[in-house]
Amino acid sequence: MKRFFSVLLCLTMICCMAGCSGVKATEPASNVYVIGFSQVGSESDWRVANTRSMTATFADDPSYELVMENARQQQENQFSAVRKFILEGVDFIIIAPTVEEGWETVLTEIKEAGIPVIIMDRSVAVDDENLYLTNIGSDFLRQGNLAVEWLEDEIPEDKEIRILHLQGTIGATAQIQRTKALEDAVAKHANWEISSQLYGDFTEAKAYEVMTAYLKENKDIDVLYSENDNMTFGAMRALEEAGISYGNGGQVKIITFDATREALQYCHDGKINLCVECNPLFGPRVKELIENYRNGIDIPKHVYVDESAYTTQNITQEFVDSREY
Ligand code: GYE
Repeated sequence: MKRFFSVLLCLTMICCMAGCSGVKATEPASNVYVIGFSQVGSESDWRVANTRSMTATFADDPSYELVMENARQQQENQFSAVRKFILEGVDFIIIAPTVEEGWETVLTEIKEAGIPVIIMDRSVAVDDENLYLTNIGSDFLRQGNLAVEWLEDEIPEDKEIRILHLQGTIGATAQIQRTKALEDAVAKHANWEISSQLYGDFTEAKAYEVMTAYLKENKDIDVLYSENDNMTFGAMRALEEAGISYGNGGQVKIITFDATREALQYCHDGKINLCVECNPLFGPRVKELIENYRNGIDIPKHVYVDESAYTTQNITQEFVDSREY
């Protein structure tokens, strides 16, 4: 009992001292930098690799905590996640926006809360660029142009071609720019025609569904321009079931975006003609940008990642096997 009272006395003294110096004894001072991350979803292998790159980068460093919210491809879910981050008083926010439009209000709320924000992967269409620090991601128009340049080399000027176009989430930068590159090229080439534009929402299941329905009525396709690998996989399954050949020497030439390991393997094996790369591994670069920001170093308004395109002719099995995603 005597011991109990002396312990109590000691505790009281510690509390008083802490009180005098303004330190709350019950709350340990935290120097962990908390980042709220609103991710699009888990619609594709690209996205899964991107999430892994982000979480692994920050998990390796105990001075950071990355709190990720998966929006399941719904912008509304992103708004709720961001508002939750603001209420929780995070130090930093990263948004991978589902679509470009509609961000003005919530970005203004973040700004008013004094929280810095990075836009990652896709972009936002806002008039005031000061609503975010920087936008890191791919040059999606360049990717689309790499695809059409390859097609220009493949197709003789006098050959009529019908292109089936599988589109990703409408309004997402990756969809807008990849579509723009194709539509601009079709407008330039009198012998190119888009036979149809099908909505695949960047997922394998949706692409398989729309392709299966389409192929019941139409089989006259020369090129498939598919805005991501997972939609391509769904389309390949539908083509197979419809008895339509594809790839090198087949009826349908396939162009795909992302160049994940699985797609590169198909490309190496001659099942996909062109894989345009879209690099998801930018966790380390995002961290570097945040660190530069924290150290008062200027960061550019737009940061692009390096990418190329692959055909059966320019990839080896070793390259496919070494692919990280
Ligand atoms: O191509 C696709 C993903 O925005 C770059 O989104 C990203 C795209 C990517 O679902 O696979």
